This record gives sequence, structure tokens and C-alpha cells, in this order.
Amino acid sequence: MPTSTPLTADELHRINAWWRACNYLSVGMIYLRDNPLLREPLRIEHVKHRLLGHWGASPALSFVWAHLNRVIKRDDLDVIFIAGPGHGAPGVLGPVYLEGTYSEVYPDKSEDEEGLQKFFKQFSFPGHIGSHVTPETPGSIHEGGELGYSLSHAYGACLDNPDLIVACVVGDGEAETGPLATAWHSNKFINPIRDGAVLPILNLNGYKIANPTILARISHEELEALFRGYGYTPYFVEGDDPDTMHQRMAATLETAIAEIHAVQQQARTSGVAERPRWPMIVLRSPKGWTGPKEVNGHKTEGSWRSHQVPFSDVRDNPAHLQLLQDLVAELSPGGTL
Ligand SMILES: Cc1ncc(C[n+]2csc(CCOP(=O)(O)OP(=O)(O)O)c2C)c(N)n1
Ligand SMILES: [Mg+2]
Repeated sequence: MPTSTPLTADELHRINAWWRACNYLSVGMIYLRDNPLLREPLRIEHVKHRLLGHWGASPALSFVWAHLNRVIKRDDLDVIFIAGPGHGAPGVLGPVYLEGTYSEVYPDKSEDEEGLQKFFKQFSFPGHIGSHVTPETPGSIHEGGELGYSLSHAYGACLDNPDLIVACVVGDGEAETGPLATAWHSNKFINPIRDGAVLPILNLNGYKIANPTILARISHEELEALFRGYGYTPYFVEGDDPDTMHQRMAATLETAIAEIHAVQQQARTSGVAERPRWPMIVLRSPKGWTGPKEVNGHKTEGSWRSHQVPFSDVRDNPAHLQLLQDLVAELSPGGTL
């Protein structure tokens, strides 16, 4: 039976450091063209001329990725990741780079200062990679530009693939599109003997660009009833304190994966494929988590202002250059560089 605090103090420290390093990489991709390890204080020539990308979605994507990696490595699971809010490509590219896969596929983006500089600079840069999850992203089968199809792709990927678990992060804005709103029902087509499983992870960060989302504004009871009605058991991971959230996510993932395995084992040993109730996770976390709390006196972390680039004018405004300097220093895994 999974415990409510499955991470030891050391595991908690390491998973949080890994996640913060991912968030550092996200900020680097969006802002930096040089000085990727902040060997010297930031100057304007280190900052990109055009700031593009989506910070808001990125930390939650990396958070899920970090937790999946823990159980994949520990239990030798076959898991693929689909990013519904694929506009948050930094949240996928960061972990892919940090775990070494990116450098394996693109050796010039090596795991050293020179490779990191290229990795940052190429992001959303003419002639290089897009700011959304594109087909060039290692491990991705889902293009992140047009919202709405992540869950259908996830269910398609697990058909006739009995050992596969497809972890699919769904944005709360994306969930308002017609294709996504109907795709929850794809669980009715899954045969627990022949097919693999999908683990939907709904990221309730409250906003779609500048607007509030419906699923984040209805009551807990209504949301839970909605997903039960769709045939899921929803597990809630809610909050903003990283240590608490890491423990909750680790415990919930263990529960969800154990349930998937139990359903499959029961069906596969009995030979009877009844339609089970599949687990899903509702991750209610701040938009732009770990980013600047306020910019120019306006709430930014946990707000729609985090959606894209949380503050711009960095090359022209010394106060914003300082904000960037503080942010990267704060996010660096050791706290200082
Ligand atoms: C079909 C479609 N409509 C509109 C957009 C424009 N768009 C880009 S990001 C975004 C908001 C997405 O919100 P959400 O899914 O909650 O992701 P978040 O950034 O909050 O993580 C929208 C509407 C799009 N990419 N695709
Ligand atoms: Mg959202």
C-alpha cells in the first residue's frame, strides 16, 4: 500500500533540485542567448532580442515528467509522455535535455556549457526549433500547436500496446476544446487485456491565456462527479508548496499506477475484459509555478500574466534585467551559481 509521503528526505531534495533545474532550463530557453550557466552577471547582450515561448505551462509539465521518471526508473515501466499544453515546450525540452536524451539525438547540444548555450539559443529561433512541442522533440508523438487532440492521441497510442502507459497532461484551457471535451470517453474503447493504459493528468492552473477556465472554477464536488461520470477515479494533487506537492504527486502516481496494474492483472488472469474505472490525476498547481511572484506590482505566479513571457523589455529595462538575474539565480539547483 503506498504511503502518503513516499519520498525520503534525500529523494525529496533531489527530485525538487531536478525539477528546479528544469525550470531554470525553461527560463534559459525563453530569455538567454549566451552566458547559459551565469558564469558572469547578466548583461543585455546575453539576452535574446525577441522573447518568445510559454513559461506558464512549463513548470507543471516538468513536474509531471520528473515524477514519472522516478517510477519509470524504479519499476522499469514503459511510459510515454504527451504534452497537451504543448505550447509549453520548454517544460518538455528541459527534462529531455537534463536526462541526456536530447544530447544523444542532437550531439551538438551536448551536456556542457557550449551545448547548453546552443540549446538555449536554438529555441524559437529562425531556422532552428519551434516554441511548441514539434516532431523534432525526442520522444514526442504529439504536435503541441493545435490544442485538443492530446487525449485522442494518447488513447490511440495505447491500443494493442498492452505494456504501455501513456501519461497525458491535459491543459484546463485545452479541455474546453470540442475534441478534448469528447475524448475523455475514449476510455470506453480500452480493452484491459489487449491494450495498454492512459493516465490523464489534468493541469488545473486556472487559466487559458488571459481567461479563467471552467474546470478550475467549478466546485471540487462537481469536478469529481464530472470525471466519475466519464468513468474515471480522479485523484487530486493540489497546492503550491513544492515539498508537499512532491510528496502528494509521488504518492498519487504510485496509487494510480498500482490501480492500472491491478485492473490489467485481474483482466489478464481471468480472461474477462470488463470495463474498469481507470484512474486519472487532477493537478491543481499555479500557472508559472516558481516564477516571479510579482512583476511591477502585479501578481504573476499563479496568474494569467505567467502565460507566455512573464516579463519582457529585458534589454531596455535594467529593473527587468535584474528580475531575470534574480530569477535564474533563485532557480539554479544550488540556489547560487
Ligand atoms: C485549437 C487552438 N485554439 C487556440 C489556441 C491558442 N492557444 C494557445 S495556448 C492557449 C491556452 C491554453 O490553455 P491551457 O490548455 O490551460 O494551457 P496552459 O498554458 O494554461 O498550461 C490557447 C487558447 C491553440 N493553440 N489551439
Ligand atoms: Mg491552463
